[in-house]
Amino acid sequence: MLLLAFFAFLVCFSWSAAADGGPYNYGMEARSIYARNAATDYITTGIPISTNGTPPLRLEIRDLEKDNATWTLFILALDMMQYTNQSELFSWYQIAGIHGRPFYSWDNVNGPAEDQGNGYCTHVSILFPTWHRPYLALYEQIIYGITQYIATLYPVGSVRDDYVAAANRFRIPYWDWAAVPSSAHTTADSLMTPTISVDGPNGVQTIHNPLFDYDFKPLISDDLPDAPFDVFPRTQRWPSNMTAASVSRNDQMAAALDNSASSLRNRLYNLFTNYQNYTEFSNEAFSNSVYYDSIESVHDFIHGYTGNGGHMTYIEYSAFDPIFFLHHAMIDRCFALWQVLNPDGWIQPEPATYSTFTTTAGDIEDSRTPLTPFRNDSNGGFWISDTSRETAPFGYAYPETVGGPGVDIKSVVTNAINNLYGTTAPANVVSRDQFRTRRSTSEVHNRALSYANAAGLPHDLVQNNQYSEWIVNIRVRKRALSAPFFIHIFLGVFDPDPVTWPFEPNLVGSHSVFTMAPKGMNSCVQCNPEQVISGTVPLTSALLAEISKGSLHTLDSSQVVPHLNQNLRYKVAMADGTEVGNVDSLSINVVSAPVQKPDGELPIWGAMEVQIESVICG
Ligand SMILES: [Cu+2]
Repeated sequence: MLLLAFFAFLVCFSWSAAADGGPYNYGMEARSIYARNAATDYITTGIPISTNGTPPLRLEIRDLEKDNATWTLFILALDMMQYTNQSELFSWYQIAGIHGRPFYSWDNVNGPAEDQGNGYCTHVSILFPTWHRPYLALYEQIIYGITQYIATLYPVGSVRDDYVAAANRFRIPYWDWAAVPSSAHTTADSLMTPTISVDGPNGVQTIHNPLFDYDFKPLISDDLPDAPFDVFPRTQRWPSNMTAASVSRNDQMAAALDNSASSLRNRLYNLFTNYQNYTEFSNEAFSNSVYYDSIESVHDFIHGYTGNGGHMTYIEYSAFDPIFFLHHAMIDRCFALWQVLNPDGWIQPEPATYSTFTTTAGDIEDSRTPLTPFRNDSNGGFWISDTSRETAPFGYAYPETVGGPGVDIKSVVTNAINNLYGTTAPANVVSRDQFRTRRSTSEVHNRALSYANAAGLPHDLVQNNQYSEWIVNIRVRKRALSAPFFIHIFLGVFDPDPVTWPFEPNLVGSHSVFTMAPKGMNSCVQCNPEQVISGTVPLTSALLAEISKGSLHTLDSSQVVPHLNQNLRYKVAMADGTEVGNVDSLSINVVSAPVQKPDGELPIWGAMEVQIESVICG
């Protein structure tokens, strides 16, 4: 007995002595007890809603953090998942592994043998938004189950009652990388600290922060065979080098995201206001139309900018980084907001661009295609897009979509989009009086506002009740290079050193091309190497900054086109900072459109017109 206590002390000691903290010490075998009792059949049920029928909300991570008890349970549940044996179906390794590597079947859900060199996730596909919905629901259901268990470990009485109530209202948080942030940076601080203090059932302890990274336990190089992931012992963001000794550089990530925050906000605002067709909105396949952007392309930007060579940069490695699920909850929320505005927008059948673990490229996908491996009954049935169209069956809602008696949900969503993503948008900035009344609330907000508040803007930007929006359209083969890459758009001078580009003051925005690593690319024999994807970089905010500096006087093409021809340039770089000269298939043009902004409504877009056929490489 004494020996056992001594051993426990030693184990504890080595955990707490680790520089980045260890797991939470429950003072008992909480992990193995939970693992023994965890469900053995993995039907994605969603979370049952309690009596009054209103689903609990998925909150922004900084809002969830204000709810101490729920936040504590969330951190402890992630900690338990991450310290669960990697062979368990509900372990971090297995749940993350559904998305991409190690390309193993999950819960024995199999497809054609030739497709098993892929994960289950769907990209460049009409199923991109809907496949990730049950995926997140499964993740949420597992964490919810763990929070229920941990709540019962608190002392009986009012303390336990509080935690049980907190566990019942728990839903996974999202990370809003587009809104003007409520903290100093676009990135929540809680994602960037290696350790975190939690007041668990066995008292306050400083543990490894499960939102910071995932430490492979152990790293299995054969499962993650592309360099450098075969040597990284833990997930990396902006890796400091390509060896096992690499450390994440979250400060660089945060600075780069802050520099692009207003560009990303404008992209999202444009997407909500100018994209009404589901096929265009849902995925980044270039469709020969004027609608170059998509929720998937915006999503790719975050993958590229959070990873920058680390796990998030590559499709098949990304889900191991805990930031992945926060990011995808945000994407699911954007999808839900868009659905409120476009209730009739839905899936039209299309052939799959790429293979997944259970689908062969070229197979027709439609709203009844099984979203594998997410079972929804015990008879072998799976969730399909039609059953995943609403969030209610999964037992959650977002603050803007929850509705209620007498609530006009469309106007709630419209107001939220205007307030969260529209305050720095050109549509609201061109009206100077309205602009002047705004007050900045953070560093990032300051930067966005400084675009236009220096010298004030002329009154005549709005004529006949409309102004001109300017957009850079980018299209390129997804596999033009053998790895993910960035296309950066600059207006004005910039440092020739590629590592500075994400931080350049004259960077207007970036397009991030999110692909697999070479081994995964090569294993997909049916995939179309010619597939072209597209995205946008909004230009109007940068033009307004030029106007406020006096180097441009109007948004009319007579002045803007010569100004852009002289000052607009692009550059291509790999995540490691290597510059790339010519990229075959890359095409970058500039379009403009007349836009109206009725008070309290969303902007109304007119027809796009090509203004510059081909932007010059800088
Ligand atoms: Cu993703």
